[in-house]
Amino acid sequence: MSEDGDDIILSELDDDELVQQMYDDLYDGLKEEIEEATHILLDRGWTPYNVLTKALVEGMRIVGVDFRDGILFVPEVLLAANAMKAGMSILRPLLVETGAPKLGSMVIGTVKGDIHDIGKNLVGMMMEGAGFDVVDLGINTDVDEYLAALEEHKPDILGMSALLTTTMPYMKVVIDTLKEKGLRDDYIVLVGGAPLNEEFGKAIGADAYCRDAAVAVETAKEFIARKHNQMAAG
Ligand code: B1M
Repeated sequence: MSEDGDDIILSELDDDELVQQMYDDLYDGLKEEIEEATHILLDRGWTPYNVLTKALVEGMRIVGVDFRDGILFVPEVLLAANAMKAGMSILRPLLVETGAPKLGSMVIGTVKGDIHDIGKNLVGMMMEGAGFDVVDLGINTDVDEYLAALEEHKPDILGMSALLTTTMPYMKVVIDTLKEKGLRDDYIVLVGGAPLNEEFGKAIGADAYCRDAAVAVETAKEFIARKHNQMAAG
């Protein structure tokens, strides 16, 4: 990493400069620099959540813009994604081990045909941090895999992620199958991913669309509280 021939010493940058540098390093797919900068921000007292959202997620948003505009291509974006994941893996234990009381459980996966997993992983991490047990089915999850996991783990929540307009309709396939089997009401179904919106969530019969990981946690908590109230009343 060099600018005008001078090596940049990450630890000598102030917070704003360091975060700007992280955007550049994520863009360039520089995994080790992202790891180092993540540690530096944590050492300076940044919360894991702020490092995640203000540095890593924002950096990936910038990558997404240039990917959309044809300035970056798949190989570069894959490197950026790997660098982001390296930062996330440093934050994961910090976000997950909050000692929060157990609130419920969730099975989550990215739908069939879709291999984007950063957002799903982030939702999983935040849900674990909030006190949910999370079973992650990974990417490219078909309806049979979702059904088998629901049967095996009997979670409170089914979470589905889709990042492509071509794969988001598959969420409806899963929900319709649950309906056909008389299982739909056994689970709280939460959906998310960049191309979705609230209207889509309603149209496919999900309980809620979650804009981001923080909203997913809040929505999950709300629905779990409602479920407990209903159980107490009935
Ligand atoms: Co892809 N890709 N990609 N990609 N990629 C997008 C999604 C795209 C919008 C880029 C663009 O053109 N601007 C575009 C989709 C266009 C569309 O459908 N409208 C796109 C495309 C076209 C493609 C390919 C088709 C490219 C190609 O091959 N020509 C291809 C498809 C592969 C496939 O899936 N079959 C492809 C491939 C890839 C990479 C492999 C290179 C890589 C993925 C690496 C990985 O995930 N391991 C990649 C990436 C990184 C992106 C962008 C740049 C970033 C996605 C991301 O990680 N964001 C993305 C651009 C963008 O989204 N603007 C893009 C960061 C993450 C934290 O945000 O995932 O939105 P996000 O998750 C958020 C919320 O959405 C929400 O919470 C998360 C955290 O706050 N959320 C949930 C997500 N899931 C949730 C589930 C829930 C709740 C909330 O359940 C309860």
